[in-house]
Formats: sequence, structure tokens, C-alpha cells
Amino acid sequence: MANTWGYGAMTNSLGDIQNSKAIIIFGANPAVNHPVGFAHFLKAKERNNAKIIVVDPRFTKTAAKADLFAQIRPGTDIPFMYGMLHLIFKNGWHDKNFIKDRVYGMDEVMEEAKKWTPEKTADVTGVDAGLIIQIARAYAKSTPGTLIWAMGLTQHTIGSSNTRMAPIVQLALGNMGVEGGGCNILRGHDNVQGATDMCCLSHTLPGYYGLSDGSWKYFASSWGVDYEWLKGRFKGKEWMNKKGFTLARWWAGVLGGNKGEDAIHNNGTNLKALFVMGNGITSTSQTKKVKEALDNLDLAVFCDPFVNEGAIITDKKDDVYILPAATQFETSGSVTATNRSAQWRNEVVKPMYESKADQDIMFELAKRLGFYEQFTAGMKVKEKKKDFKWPEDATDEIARIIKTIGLTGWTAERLKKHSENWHMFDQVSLRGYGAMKGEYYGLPWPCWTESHAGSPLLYNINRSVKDGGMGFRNRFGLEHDGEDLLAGAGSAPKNSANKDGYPEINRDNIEKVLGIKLTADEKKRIGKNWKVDTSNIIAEKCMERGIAPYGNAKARAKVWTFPDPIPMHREPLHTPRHDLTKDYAAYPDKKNHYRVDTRYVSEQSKQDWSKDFPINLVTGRLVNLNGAGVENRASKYLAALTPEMFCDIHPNLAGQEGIRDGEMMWIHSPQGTKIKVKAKYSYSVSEDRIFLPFHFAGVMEGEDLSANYPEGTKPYAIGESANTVTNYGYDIITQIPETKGGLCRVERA
Ligand SMILES: Nc1nc2c(c(=O)[nH]1)N[C@H]1C(S)=C(S)[C@@H](COP(=O)(O)OP(=O)(O)OC[C@H]3O[C@@H](n4cnc5c(=O)[nH]c(N)nc54)[C@H](O)[C@@H]3O)O[C@H]1N2
Ligand SMILES: Nc1nc2c(c(=O)[nH]1)N[C@H]1C(S)=C(S)[C@@H](COP(=O)(O)OP(=O)(O)OC[C@H]3O[C@@H](n4cnc5c(=O)[nH]c(N)nc54)[C@H](O)[C@@H]3O)O[C@H]1N2
Ligand SMILES: [Mo]
Repeated sequence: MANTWGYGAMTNSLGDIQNSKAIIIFGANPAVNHPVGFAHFLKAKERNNAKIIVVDPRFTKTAAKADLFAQIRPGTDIPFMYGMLHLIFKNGWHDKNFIKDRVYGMDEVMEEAKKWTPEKTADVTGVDAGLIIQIARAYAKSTPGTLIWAMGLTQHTIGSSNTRMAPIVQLALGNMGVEGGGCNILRGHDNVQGATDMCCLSHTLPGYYGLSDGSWKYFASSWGVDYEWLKGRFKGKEWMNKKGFTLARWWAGVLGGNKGEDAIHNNGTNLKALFVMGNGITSTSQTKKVKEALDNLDLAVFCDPFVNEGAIITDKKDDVYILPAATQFETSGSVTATNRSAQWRNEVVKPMYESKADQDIMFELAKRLGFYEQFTAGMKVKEKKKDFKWPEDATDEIARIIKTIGLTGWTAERLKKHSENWHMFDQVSLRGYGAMKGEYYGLPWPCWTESHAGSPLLYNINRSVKDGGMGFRNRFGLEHDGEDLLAGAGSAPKNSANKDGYPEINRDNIEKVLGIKLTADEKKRIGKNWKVDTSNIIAEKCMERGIAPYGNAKARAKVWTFPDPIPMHREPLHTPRHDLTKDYAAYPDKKNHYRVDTRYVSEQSKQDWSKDFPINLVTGRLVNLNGAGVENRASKYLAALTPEMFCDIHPNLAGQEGIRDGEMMWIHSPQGTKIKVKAKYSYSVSEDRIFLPFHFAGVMEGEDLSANYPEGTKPYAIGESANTVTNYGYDIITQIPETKGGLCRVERA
């Protein structure tokens, strides 16, 4: 990823958006989904007359606050951004020095951008050429500009290319590492940033440590558990380093290989049990497959404060367990915000009735499964204790082990102090004052040492490393194809002992790069490299010399290990512009993609899907409901705002089909599934697309499942799941479902 951390956190912060002179928003609707954070956007408008530019297939509530709005065709953001870059490079609006010193591979981007004239961009994206020119000029000329994105960019087969393209625009304009600039990815759930950092995912270990022998051994020794024991938990050693199934396609693991389903690669076995903790399940794309998978499990367990509607949509009668989980008000500990800041939370009430906090459910489970000792060992290592204190010792364990994103400074003690003194910080710069002077609110990672200030603004070389400054990370070697990957001369963070680019720091190069001599004792204690140096000697020495432990390199606009080294446009698998699939074909099909074969071009080229399914299908969110929606639909007052599932449809499209406002309509998908929902006339969508909120469940293909709710648990509002008709399609890198593209057909019910 061009964003060298690239895991999709904010490079800056919500408060820092107040410093922006332009704000361009791709596929996010913060007025609805981040309404508190959106106040900072409006402040930027008040303070700097910042231009707000919204690129979205729908005229959203955010678009209503915009100076410029482009109603883009779903899945065409890459052409749109190339169209902007075309004009930026042609007019010399790019930051030449920034690109020369701090970016690798921009020349190839420039070549590709040449092709995307305003006319060609207009044809592919559906946005008027004049408007593209207006937007490119307005954004490029008003620096610093911040680029915002969320699910409108990620939920596509080319989602990962989208998330590389956006930083490329920022790199071209020199908008990275500056106040009011950056890529500010609006994250989703409460603490989803923390969940990502801890890698509640199937392809890495916590802290983004890769699946490799070295990482496993590092964790084994840091946890104080035997590596051989860990190894023994797997069917064979080779399975330790294989990616697992994803949430998006766990159901394929159950159904895999049968009845024409995509084949799986799971050592000859299908998945037999499902344990759900904090996911709605009906939020997964292709709900009918999800239902079929649930029906075919041996065991399904749902730990949830509410009745998880996964348990409602299945016909499975036995071995379905609903465990009452406590809410986040009934437990305490650290959570991570969208800008990488930590916050400490305190329990408001004890878990009510028979419910248990998630960690206690896991501890009980670990006991029954016989690995409680190993599971909790890491919390006792630091002070060689007999027992641990939750959650402080868990937080300290994380601080001790996770170096990759610099969590060393996140001790429980410091995090508590920040949350207790949250009023002692400036909301724009995050700088502390009074007792909190010298630290940034929540110690945004990387927080390299136990006295580090935190890093509110990634890649900023105008600050010293001690004060949160840094260049881009050196992660992929020193050179590629003969080209230097380290940052150019003079582009090191302020007050650095080494003014140039430099590699990531390890035991062997530390003396040379930092210009120091280690003592014999330090040489004995120092870890092999900055990522596994639990002595923290590397980070401490680096701070003294103004060096970022992870190096000072160029950001990569070109990622040679990816299927598309620079982002390329590829049409969605099911596109209304079948004529474009010749020039912009989907990826080749991918075998063993997180253990399941995944179709791309074969699905796209199977037929011209748009003949039978001419309407684009866009799904997303409402302000009163969240995610799968069960929490909010269980509230009488929130449910009353949207008592029924509905579809936003343009009156002209509805009129063609004889669908009246407020009457029922069917929506059919290319998979042969359908849903029956209420039509809601709306001009927020154009005539060629509809919008569905995905927060409903409890009705499937017209069948009311009310009888399946245990007595007294049926939410105030139930309805069809949008995901019953979301199309097949998964990102080539992350496997996120293509729920913001795809096709459908509508008819009167
Ligand atoms: N009220 C409320 N707030 C929430 C949530 C909630 O469910 N309810 N969920 C939280 C979570 S988990 C998340 S991840 C965030 C998500 O926050 P957002 O990403 O803002 O949420 P969405 O509404 O799913 O999608 C954003 C926009 O993307 C647009 N879009 C669709 N396809 C495309 C495309 O191809 N290109 C472009 N440029 N735009 C496109 C949609 O029209 C939509 O307006 O919200 C969080 N906040
Ligand atoms: N069509 C379509 N589908 C989508 C999306 C889209 O835009 N369109 N967006 C996708 C995205 S970005 C996301 S994040 C997902 C969101 O989908 P989900 O992750 O399913 O969203 P939530 O409804 O927030 O689910 C959380 C579940 O956890 C429970 N819960 C709440 N607090 C706790 C707790 O403390 N402990 C436990 N154990 N459980 C708890 C809730 O009751 C709920 O059942 O949906 C995805 N699906
Ligand atoms: Mo999300």
C-alpha cells in the first residue's frame, strides 16, 4: 500500500480536519455514519472556508453539505481519481519535490493517468467532464487537502486497489504528513481499530506480525508458552502459516465443494462449528448461503447481548446456543479510536443477570478446552505473577509485545491517565496542556517508548521523532529494480542525527545508522530487530538520535507483489456497462483465496448480466440503525423511525415498473435470490440504481420468520436483509464482499 502502514487507520485525526482547506470524500457518508466527527468537517468550512467535495453514487446527507458533488457510477473511483491525476499532472499541480524524495513508482502512475482524459473519465464514471475538471482544480489548488474514505471504496472486488489509489492522489499533491492533509479513513465500529490492530482476522498474528515461524516463535517466547505446544494445536505444522477462512466466506467453508459451490482447501474437511462473538451474521453478504451454511453446521454458538438473528434465519433446531454476552458498559479496558488513539473505559455496571463479559466467556471456554494456562500466561510474564489482573495486565502484555505499530508506550497506567484528563488536550492538535503537557491525546500509535508523546500525524517530517515525527516505513528492501527505496537526501524528520533516508533498524545496523556505540550489556540484551526487541533498546536509542525505528523510506505508489502493481480500473463482476468488460476485465479467478476458490473473470464474462439485471444495487447505512441492526431495532424509539425495510427508488424507475410510493416491490439478484420491500420514492438515487439499508433481518424472500424468535425477543422492527440480494464478488486481497456494486432487477409485488 502506498500508505506504508496501510491498514486503514487515519493518518491524521478527526480534530485535524479542522486544519483542512479542502475535504474530498469518497464513499463515506459521515453526516449519517459519523455525525459527531462530521462536526469537525463543518468547522473546517467555518474556519478556512474549506471546500467539501463529495463523490458518491447517491445524493447523501453529506452531499447536501458539499460545495461540489459528483454522482459517480458504483465501482469507478479509480478512473475518477486517474481523471483527477490526469489534470493534476498536466497542469503541474503536483508536488515534484515530495514525489522525488518520498515516493516510489509515481512515473508509472503518471503514464496511466495520461489515458484518463476528462472525456474518457466521464464515459466510465458517469460524471460530467466539466465537473471532473472543476473538482480536480478545486481540490489540487486548495492545500492542504484531506482525503476521506470509508466503505464506498472498500466494498468492491477492487476495494484494495481503491485504497491504494486514494493515497496516491495525496502523495502526488504532497498532502501526506501535513496538518490538514492525510488519508483519513473513517473506521466503523467502536474499537474496530483496536480489533484490527489485534488482528481479529485470519491472515496475520496480533499487531500485523505475518504468519511465519519467526512470528510464532516471537509470540511463544513473549507469552511464555512452548512453541512446540502451539505447533501441536494444528493438524500439521504447514497449517500454522496458512491463512484461514474469512468472515465474508466462512459459509463457503461449510458448503465448499458441494452442489456447485466454490471448492475449498481445508485439508479435506468442511467447517463444522461456528462460534460468533459480536457479529450480526445477517450482515454477511449472500444471506441465503449463510442460512444454508448455518443449517449444515454441527454446532452454532452466538455470544451476544441480543438474540443474534443468525439463530433466527436457520432451520437448525439442535445444537444452536445463544450465550448472553454483557455489553461494553459492563466491562472495562482500552479501546482504540479511528485515529489510532487509545482510550480507557470503566465499567458502568456489573454484567446484568446471567450475562458475562466477552473475556470471561473466553476464559471459561479456554478452561473447558484445556488451555486456560497457556491462554492467560502472557499476562503474568512481566512480573512473574501467579495470577493476572484484568484488564490491566492484558493491556501491559500488548504494550510489551506489539512493536510493529509501536504500542510500547501504551501501558495501562498511562492510558488511564489520558482518559481521566481528556479535558486537558486540544481537540485539533491533540496536544496536552497542564499536567498532560508533552503528550498527545490517547498516545496515537506509534508510541515508541514509555515516555513517547504519541504520533498524531503519520509521516510528518516537520516534527522530531520524539514528538511524533517520522518518514515512511522501510519495509520492502533497500532497492527494487535498481531504484533506491529509501527517502531522498534531506527528507528525514526534524532533529534527526541522520538527515537522509535510512533502513529499518536492527541489531546489526544500529551503530552505523545512529552513529552510536552500544555497551556490552546492551549488545547482550538487544533484540534482533526493532519488531522483536522486547528490551526496547532499539527504540530508546532511536529516540535519542531522532530516528524512526522502522526506517525512513519512500512510500510505494507501485506495489510489485500485488496483482495490479499500480491500481488499474476493473469493472465490477456484475456491471451495467458490459461493453467495458473487454478493456477493463476482472482479475483472473483466484484459487485458494483464504482457502476457497474465488471467481472473478469467469463470473464477469459468463453472460451480459445487465440484460436481465439492469439496475445497480447500492447498500449502506441509516443514522438510527447500526450494522445488522438487532441492537437498535430492539429499541422502540429507534425502530419507530424506520419501522420497515425499504428501498430508495427514483420515481421514474419506479414509474416504469408500475411501482407506487409506499407499495411493495420485489428485488431480484443474479444469484436467483429475491427480497420483498417497501418502495420509497427518492431523488437521492438516479434512475439506474437503487439503495438498500442493510440493517434488517427476520424476513427472508417474503417469508416472515417471527415465529423463530424466542418468546419476548422479537425486535420492534424486522424486515428483509439487503444481503439476501447483494451479489457474488470479493476483493482480490482482503476478500471483503462487493456489497457496493452489483446488479438487480425490480418489479412490482
Ligand atoms: N448510524 C450508523 N453509523 C455507523 C454504522 C451504522 O451501521 N449506522 N456503521 C459503522 C461502520 S461498521 C462503518 S464501516 C462505517 C461506514 O461508514 P460509511 O462508509 O460512510 O457507510 P455506508 O453508508 O455503508 O457507505 C458510504 C457511502 O458509500 C457510497 N458508495 C457506494 N458505492 C460507492 C462507490 O462505488 N464509490 C463511491 N465513491 N461511493 C460509493 C454509498 O452510497 C454511501 O453513501 O459507519 C459506522 N457508523
Ligand atoms: N450489504 C451490506 N452489508 C454490509 C455492509 C454494507 O455496507 N452493506 N457493511 C459491512 C460492515 S463495514 C460491517 S462492520 C458489518 C457490520 O455488521 P455486524 O458486525 O454484524 O454489526 P453489528 O450489528 O454492529 O453486530 C454486532 C453484533 O454484536 C452484538 N454486540 C454488541 N455489543 C457486544 C459485546 O460487547 N459483546 C458481544 N459479544 N456482542 C456484542 C450486537 O448485538 C450485534 O449482534 O456489516 C457488513 N455488511
Ligand atoms: Mo464496518
